Amino acid sequence: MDNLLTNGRYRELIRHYRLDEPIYVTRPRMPSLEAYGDCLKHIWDTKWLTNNGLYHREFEKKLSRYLGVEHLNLFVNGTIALLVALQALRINSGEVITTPFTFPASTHVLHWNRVRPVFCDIDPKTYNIDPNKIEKLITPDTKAILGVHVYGTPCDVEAIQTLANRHGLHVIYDAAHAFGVKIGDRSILEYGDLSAMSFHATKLFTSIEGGALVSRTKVQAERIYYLKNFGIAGEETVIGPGINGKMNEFQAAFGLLELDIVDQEMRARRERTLLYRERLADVPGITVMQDMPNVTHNYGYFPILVDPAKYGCSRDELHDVFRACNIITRKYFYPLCSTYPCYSILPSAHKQNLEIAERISLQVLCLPLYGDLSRDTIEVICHIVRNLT
Ligand code: T4K
Repeated sequence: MDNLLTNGRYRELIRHYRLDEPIYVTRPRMPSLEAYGDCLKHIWDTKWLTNNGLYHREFEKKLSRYLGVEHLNLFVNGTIALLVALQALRINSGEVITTPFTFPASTHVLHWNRVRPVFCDIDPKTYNIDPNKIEKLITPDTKAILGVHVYGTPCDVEAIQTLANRHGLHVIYDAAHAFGVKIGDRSILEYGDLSAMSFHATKLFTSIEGGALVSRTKVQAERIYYLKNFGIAGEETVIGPGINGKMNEFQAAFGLLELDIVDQEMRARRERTLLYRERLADVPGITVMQDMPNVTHNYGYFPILVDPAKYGCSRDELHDVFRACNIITRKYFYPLCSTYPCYSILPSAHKQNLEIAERISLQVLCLPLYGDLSRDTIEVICHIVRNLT
């Protein structure tokens, strides 16, 4: 890389395009400060800070309606929602088949529930767990399949459900990226037993930190409610070993206001995605994702794949050139979870079992994408990609 950054031509490109202010991979769309101030005033006046307050109740109701789901529990963040999902299904031993191409949280929640992750390779088109490779990983210890809708692209939910039904397995989805995604008219959150969402500040829809767990039945939703509230069922009644996963009023008020602007954000991101796709369509060695038929996408991320043999330089070199230009792209998700020291000793973590995931993790780069990102900046980013090699 030293060569690339010190090479006269690249130095010239970097000198020409270096931005004064950093451009981040994402930025949240902020609600009106005045409206949030009003909420803060209400919180101050009532002194009601957390524990199922007014904003929490309102947010849970409006969010369920927006997403088109019946049973939704809010959480303090997406990781605790996932952690509780396994508890809700009583999965606290054995194995769960999952993808290595994800954020650490998806795998760590298995470990925290004393479950052994079994890594399965991914589909080269969707970058999600490949259902064709799941069956051979099923053993008498397998309890569930944990899929992740990476970048909001749906997993092959029908194929996964067919497999799960055949083998009596639960299906959990990490839907951290999948806010608002639909297959036909049906929310992606309505597939599998449970879907966990994240509303972190880096997500297209945010409540600062936050998350939710979407379940199929009222009974499940009630169990989840107790699990996220210490198992408390009354002032003198604790019915099980719950944890504290509650969202507070500051988050809930923020989330409520975000609901009013998320469509605008999605539209803006879609426009920017289309511009990127147009500008990068014919760059040899650069692959961009396309929309899937019958899917409503949310345009949360803009990943590209960099094939070094065809493009002429590696993903890491492109990343470093961007960094030198003050453009902060991110390698979501490199390294693979299967390579972390805590999991790399597992038999399923062997590289030869995960060839596609390994390749994608070495080639993927998420370019900046958010509603306020200017078209001029996208032109600069695409110009760098087109002219680097
Ligand atoms: N499952 C999946 C598949 C996930 O991707 C995630 C989270 C989870 C589960 C767990 O959900 P949570 O428990 O987080 O709810 C970020 C986020 O921290 C993480 O939530 C997210 N996935 C992951 C994909 O991205 P980092 O380490 O890349 O974040 P950071 O701090 O480097 O932020 C990235 C950029 O975002 C910054 O360069 C600028 C911008 N940013 C960030 C923050 C925090 C802002 O503009 N404002 C902000 O407040 O992990």
